[in-house]
Amino acid sequence: MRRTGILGAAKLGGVAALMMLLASTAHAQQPKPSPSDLQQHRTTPGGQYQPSLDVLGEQKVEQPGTKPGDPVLSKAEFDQANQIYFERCAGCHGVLRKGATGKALTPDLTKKLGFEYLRDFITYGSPGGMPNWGSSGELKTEQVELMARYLLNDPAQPPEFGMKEMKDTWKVAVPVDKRPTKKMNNLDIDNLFSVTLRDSGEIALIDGKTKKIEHIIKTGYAVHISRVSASGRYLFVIGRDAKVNLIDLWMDPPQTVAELKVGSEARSVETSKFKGYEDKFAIAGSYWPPQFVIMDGATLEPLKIVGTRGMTYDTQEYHPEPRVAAIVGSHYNPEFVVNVKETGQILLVNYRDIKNLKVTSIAAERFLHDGGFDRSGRYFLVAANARHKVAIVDTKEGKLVGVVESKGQTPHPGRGANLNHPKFGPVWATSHLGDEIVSFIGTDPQKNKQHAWKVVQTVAGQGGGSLFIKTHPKSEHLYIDTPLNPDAEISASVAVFKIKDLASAEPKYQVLPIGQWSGISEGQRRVVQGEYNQAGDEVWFSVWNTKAQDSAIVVVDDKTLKLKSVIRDKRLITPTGKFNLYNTRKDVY
Ligand code: DHE
Repeated sequence: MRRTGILGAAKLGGVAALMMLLASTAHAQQPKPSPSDLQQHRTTPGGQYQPSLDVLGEQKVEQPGTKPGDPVLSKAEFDQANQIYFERCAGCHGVLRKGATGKALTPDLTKKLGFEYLRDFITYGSPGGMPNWGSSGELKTEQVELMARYLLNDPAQPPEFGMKEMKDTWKVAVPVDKRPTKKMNNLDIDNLFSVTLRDSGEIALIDGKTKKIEHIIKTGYAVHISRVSASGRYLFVIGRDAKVNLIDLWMDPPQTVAELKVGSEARSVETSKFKGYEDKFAIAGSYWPPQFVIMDGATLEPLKIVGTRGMTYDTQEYHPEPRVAAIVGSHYNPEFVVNVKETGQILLVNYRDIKNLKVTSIAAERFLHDGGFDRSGRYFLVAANARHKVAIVDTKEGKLVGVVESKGQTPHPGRGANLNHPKFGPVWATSHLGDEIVSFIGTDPQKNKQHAWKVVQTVAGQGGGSLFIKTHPKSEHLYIDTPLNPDAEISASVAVFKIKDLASAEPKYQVLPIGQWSGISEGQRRVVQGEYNQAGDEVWFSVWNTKAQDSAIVVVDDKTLKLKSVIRDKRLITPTGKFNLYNTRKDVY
């Protein structure tokens, strides 16, 4: 029962928020929700955008024993409930039901509430963000009841994934000594785009000039991001199923030369970029089990696995499953910057001596998700999204610079956008999932000290539901997508600000109707993630429909803001992220 449509995750906020409610003791006294409240029960874009552990959901997990008095679930019932839980609830409440962004749902708490209470909350949801799973028809009555019974039982414990399990999945298809010693193809590697074909489990390599799909390469399930080795030769791709593909771009055709599964669920991969360590190591972080692994950069041989279970940065309580979110490779030290979501710790993992591994643990903020460097490449800015904050790390000194309120709801920068603000000098920008705010944070402590690490300006974009913001050092424009906005027109278009207009009191944006430009009339046409070509004179946007519908990539001329070309091809199945290999390699954004 894998979801193949757009944002399977869109269903997730509900049970999650239900659980938040359930877990609060105060709540146990509240009256049960009534159907008349239902108009208030809407999922917000933030609520939609929760991890869906759908790979884990498909795994056979051992059923915990039933305690006397607990509802008995048959094996088939347990498997179904467990799958629903992992796919729709675990993103907020944790795989082990001990809480993440949502509260804990362990039986000591759920038993106090009882079957009927659980059933009614799952049915009707709450105005606090929990959708009405039952009355909306998303879950059938029998499924709602099943989930209520499931929650009264002990949580399931999915398997761990240690060195033995990893090594069992490790394949080197082409050993290093059988690989070419020079580039064997005519590809303009630096202007290639690696495009995520989310629901076909592939990436497309598209030429930046001709816009031709040069190659399609099989990857892991619902592939998430691509990253490029420092030399530009190797492409790393990670699937949600935690499978890493190492693709040699010098081969003709480029092909996977090694692969490794690093866990059951993962989202991030990166390579070593510090001088002297180019292409030497790679790292991948997992959602389950909570850990990261350092690998050999040329073969993916797993070298060192490090668990991220540990204490939250603030209350210093044990967290049993803190997921690994964004990872970047430092340019200033032989280090990976590893963001641990639930504990709020940013780990600087020094790869100089892997046996005697040094890890600096920086107390930042909980719910770290995505982020990128400032233009100097020295400072790393990461959204603590559920806390509406941005944490900043100085990768040269290995220290936290600060944590600032982003002044909007749920910042979601992708890697963010660096620009020279006409009033405030160098700034890094983020848009937000929860509202229309675009925030600019000063990033130049040398020449613009008074603005550094402060939100110096906020402007209003088209609306909430934004995921990615983009500009380029050569561009005069800043683009903000809104793929998760509930309004179809807003989700199918992007807002563009002229950077020089940011000096005015109320900067205005222009709307580009990317969905319409694609020529596709069916589907929701969510427009997602702008990405520049190497020259920085055009921006590519994905028009993201379901697997069964047509999707496209629309290329905009960055100077004129006019349509330049549309890439339509039957093979472009659910394109989402696009990674220009030069910009990704050099952290140009
Ligand atoms: Fe992503 C980056 C996690 C859903 C497209 N996404 C990231 C990163 C994380 C993450 C941790 C940062 C990686 C890094 O830099 O090392 N994403 C998650 C989720 O947990 C979430 C919310 C739900 C899930 O179950 O996966 C999620 N992401 C999505 C999508 O639905 C998107 C829009 C489409 C898709 O392909 O799945 C999506 N995420 C992206 C993209 C990036 C990304 C395109 C990289 C942006 C960049 O510019 O680097």
